[in-house]
Amino acid sequence: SAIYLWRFGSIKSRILTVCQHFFFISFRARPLVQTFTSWKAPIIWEEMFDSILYDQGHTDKNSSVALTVFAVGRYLDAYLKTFLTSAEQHFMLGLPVTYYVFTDSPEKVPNITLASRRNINIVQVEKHTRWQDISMMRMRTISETIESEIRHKFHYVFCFDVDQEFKGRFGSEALGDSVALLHAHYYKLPKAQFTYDRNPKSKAFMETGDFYYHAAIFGGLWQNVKHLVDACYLGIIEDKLNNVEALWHDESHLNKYFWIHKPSKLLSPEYCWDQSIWDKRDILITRLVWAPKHYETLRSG
Ligand code: 2GW
Ligand code: MN
Repeated sequence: SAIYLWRFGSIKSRILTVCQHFFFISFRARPLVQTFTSWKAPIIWEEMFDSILYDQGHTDKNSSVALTVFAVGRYLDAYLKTFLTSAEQHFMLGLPVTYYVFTDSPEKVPNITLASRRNINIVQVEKHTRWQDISMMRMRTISETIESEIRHKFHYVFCFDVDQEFKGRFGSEALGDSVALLHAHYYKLPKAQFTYDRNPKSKAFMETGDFYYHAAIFGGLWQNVKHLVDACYLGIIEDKLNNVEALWHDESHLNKYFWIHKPSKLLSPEYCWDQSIWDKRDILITRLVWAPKHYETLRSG
């Protein structure tokens, strides 16, 4: 990771980043939430960073971002338009962004007006019959797309669930070498309640971990995301050969991966909030929220 920083950053922007971290960590650290992991990765909360400095740093570095999102079957009509239009209002504004939309019906992708230096690529994928496979097989498709396209054009890749809506700035402060998201339901709970896969027969099996990460958002430099999706996909395939399936599918494998390969940056649940959670005291801003689920209609048939 030090090597990537060296390649992408000017000396000025590196010094700026260090000063910025020092200032905000020393004087502005929030009292009630955890702002660093035991391995010293920052956990990004509102008021801990200066968005202008981050944006300037990434503009200087010419950072570019690919966003992957899957809208297969009924999830296209249900969620994609809101996801994309809200991303245009809040996601990495000012940086070049390309959306990679994976769907089984490309002709149904809504026509969205995009700001300059922002593009959309629609990629057709098959519709797996089991929804668990729709979710898990994303790992393989993302890997293939990084290999064939993203690696040649972008520094960063961020992978999103589609059933969510941007509500506030989701900016360059979220970019990092390897980025994981704290799950809104678990960030305050004791580890014993984390829903890791507990079946020793699964490759996702783990007894303990650091945090419970939410697979709805992960990202980083493409090299690291490639490594992540390949590892998760391998685990998923090996489980299939052994006739087991991890408790929370790809999310279980993601949690196993981030236990072994610590992320360099964590996003607080401000970056993916469930509005039905009652205790909002730590949440100073909602940058992205879960869209309402309609399980009966979406998961049947
Ligand atoms: C998924 C479940 C049940 C029925 C349909 C689908 C489905 C998902 C679908 O029909 N079409 C589709 O495109 N998807 C994609 O998979 C879509 O991008 C969606 O956001 C993603 C994950 O499915 P989702 O959002 O219903 O799962 P959640 O919100 O319960 O997500 C967590 O757990 C999942 C594993 O069970 C994943 O790890 C996900 O990343 C987690 O956020
Ligand atoms: Mn979801």
